Amino acid sequence: MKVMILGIDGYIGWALALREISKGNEVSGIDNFFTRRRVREVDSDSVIPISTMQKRISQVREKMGKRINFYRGDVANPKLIMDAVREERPDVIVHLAEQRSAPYSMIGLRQATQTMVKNVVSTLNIIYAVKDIVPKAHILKLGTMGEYGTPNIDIPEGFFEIEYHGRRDYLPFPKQAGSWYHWTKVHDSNNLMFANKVWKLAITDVMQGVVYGTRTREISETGLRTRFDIDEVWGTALNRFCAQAIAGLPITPYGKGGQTRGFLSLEDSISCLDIAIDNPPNEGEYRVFNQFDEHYSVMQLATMVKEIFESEYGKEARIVNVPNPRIEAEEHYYNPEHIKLARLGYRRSRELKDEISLILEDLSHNRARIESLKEVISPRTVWQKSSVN
Ligand code: USQ
Repeated sequence: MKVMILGIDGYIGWALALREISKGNEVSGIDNFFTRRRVREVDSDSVIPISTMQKRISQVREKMGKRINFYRGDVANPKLIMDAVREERPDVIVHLAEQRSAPYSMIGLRQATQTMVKNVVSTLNIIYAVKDIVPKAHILKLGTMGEYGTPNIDIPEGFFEIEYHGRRDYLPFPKQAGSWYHWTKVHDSNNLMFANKVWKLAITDVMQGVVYGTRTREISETGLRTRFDIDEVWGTALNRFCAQAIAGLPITPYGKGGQTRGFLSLEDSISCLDIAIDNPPNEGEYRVFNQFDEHYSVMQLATMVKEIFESEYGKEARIVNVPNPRIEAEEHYYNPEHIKLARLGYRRSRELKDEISLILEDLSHNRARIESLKEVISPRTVWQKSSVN
């Protein structure tokens, strides 16, 4: 199968490329190194060192005997994506090339506009590239569980039956995103649904939870690491908590810490995407997968990291509930469905506590790099100035 990965240089993109290569699929990829540049913009870096794309490609050739057709550029540039799709004629296009940080999108108008325009335009470009060049190709698009927000009722997988004033319909579940970034994913979902309606494109819209972890099967086997961010803009909750424990910094649940989200490991994220690739939608189908393994509150995760770190490293880890820089519910109901991927064969690869041990182990070899980023770990990007004491 020909798999085109947009955002192949990223945390998930690189790990997915290794999986698809190891399965014997032909992999091509596009990236403009936006994440590398924007992470530097906030004086941060991946705490797990990663090679340049040129080196990555030659390492894949040496270790796995395979080539990657790489195109450097921005997916928001229509010519770039049209030319690449015409050249590769992929069976599936995996779109991981959007600006992925909620805090980055909330820094100010420039970042909000850039996130909004680049994310929405990139998906629109892919829609047109598929419609005009490879109309049977599968668009596998990374959205986010954050599109749904935290409603006080169960969250279905995309659509639900609703009765209103005595009439029934099957409708998209309402979206209540919590940052400009999360709203771009809602706009993408709407655009994808419309593209499916008018042009019958085959689309999987993945509502993914927060991903954690340093490894996948292929990363362990080849040593070809993927990036790992821990700063307040680009790092996500559990990954940050592990890094904070290793560096002797306080573990920082924001506010009360009752914010509950779906989480899944990097290995499981890659397995789910791979299952979606192997089981494409029917011709003309738009489907939604809620992609996470289990839901936890950030306080639960902070406590787990503290306990595992203390028992394995014999040192104390401190939890400090810092003022919440975001506008979000800190205690709420949360019960999203996630059955479609399990029906297609998804099973969690490892217990959470074992995954946390592995992250701690990998980070312990990079303690000095974490310590060098001390200044950018504490939250300072605020949704609203008055929300910080
Ligand atoms: N949080 C803390 N302490 C921290 C960092 C975060 O309590 O040190 C809290 C946040 O306030 C939030 C929750 O943890 O309530 C999740 O925040 P996050 O930074 O781990 O993740 P988020 O901003 O939601 O975004 C991440 C990815 C994004 C993806 C999303 C999935 O960056 O690309 O779409 O997770 S989801 O959260 O399901 O929307």
